[in-house]
Amino acid sequence: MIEGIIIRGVGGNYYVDTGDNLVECRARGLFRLKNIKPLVGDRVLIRLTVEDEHAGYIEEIMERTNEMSRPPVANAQQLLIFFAVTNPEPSFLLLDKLLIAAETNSLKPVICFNKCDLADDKLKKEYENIFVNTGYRVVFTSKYDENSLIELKSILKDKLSVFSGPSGVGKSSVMNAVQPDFQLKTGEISDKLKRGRHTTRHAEIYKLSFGGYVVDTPGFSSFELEGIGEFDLKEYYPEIKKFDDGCRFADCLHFKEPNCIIKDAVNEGLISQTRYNNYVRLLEDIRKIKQY
Ligand SMILES: Nc1nc2c(ncn2[C@@H]2O[C@H](COP(=O)(O)OP(=O)(O)OP(=O)(O)O)[C@@H](O)[C@H]2O)c(=O)[nH]1
Ligand SMILES: [Mg+2]
Ligand SMILES: [Zn+2]
Repeated sequence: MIEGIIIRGVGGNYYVDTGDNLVECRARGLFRLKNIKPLVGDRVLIRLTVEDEHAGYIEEIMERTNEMSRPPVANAQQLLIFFAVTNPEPSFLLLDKLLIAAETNSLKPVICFNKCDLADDKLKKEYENIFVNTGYRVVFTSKYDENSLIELKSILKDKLSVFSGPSGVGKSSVMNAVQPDFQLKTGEISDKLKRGRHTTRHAEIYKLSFGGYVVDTPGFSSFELEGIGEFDLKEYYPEIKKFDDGCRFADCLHFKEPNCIIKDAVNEGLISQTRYNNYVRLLEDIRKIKQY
C-alpha cells in the first residue's frame, strides 16, 4: 500500500497526494459503516487499482493529531490568523476568539497583519504592543513586500497551515504572492460588498513547492466560542495566566473583584488594555449564556 495525504474531497472522491502522483480515490465501504468520514489533511494508506495508477481506494486513515470543523481539516499544525492593518480595520475581539479557537483545536496560532504597506511603524508598534507578554508570534505581511513574504514562507515551510480571518483582508492574495501558480481568486472589497458574498467559498488544501500545505478558507465576520466555562477563559490569555498566581484571590476571575493584581498589570502596561477589555467582554458573554 502507498501512503499519501488527502488534499481535496469532492462528492465522495478523494484526491490523494502520494508525493509522486495525485490519485483519485474512493473510500472503502468500511469507513461508512464505522461512520468515519475522510477529511482533507488526513494521512492515508491507499491501494491502486490494477488498471490505473491514478485511481485507487483508501484502505486506512492514520490517527489524527487533531480535527477542525471549520474548515473541516485534519492534522493542521498552525492557524494563521489574518487581519489587515487597515481596510478593513481589524477586530481585536474576533482576533482573540480565533486565538482561543486555535488553542482549543491544538493548533499553533500565528497572528498576521496584512496590507502592512498601508501602515507606518507607529501603527505596527501599537498592534504589536497589544500582544505584549502573550508569547504569540506577530508578523506583518504585504503582497507588495518581498521580505515579509520570505518570512511567511519560512513559517509555512513543511507544515499544514490554515489561513483564517475576515473577508477582504488578503488571505488569498498573500497565498498567491507566496506561490503565484495557485492563482486563487481574489476580490475588490467594494465588489464583495455589492455582491454580498465572499470570494473564497470552499476550504481547499494547496501544496507549496518549497514544502508544506496551506488551506485557504472563506472569510467570516463573527463566530461564537463554545464549550468554554468562565473559569477556563483565563487559560486562553497567556499574559493573564502569567500574573494569575500573584492574585490574592485563588478563585479570582479578574473581573470586578477589588484589589485584583491583573488590573495592576494592565495599569503598568504588562497586559494590554485591549486584551483585558476583550477578556471581560467574553467573560460577560459566557455568563449571559449560563443564565439561560
Ligand atoms: N494594499 C494591499 N492590498 C492588498 C494586499 N493583499 C490583498 N490586498 C487587496 O485586498 C483585497 C481582498 O483580497 P483577497 O485576497 O480577496 O481577500 P481574502 O481575505 O482572500 O477575502 P475572502 O476570500 O473574501 O475571505 C483585494 O483587493 C486585494 O488586492 C496587500 O498586501 N496590500
Ligand atoms: Mg479569499
Ligand atoms: Zn484577580
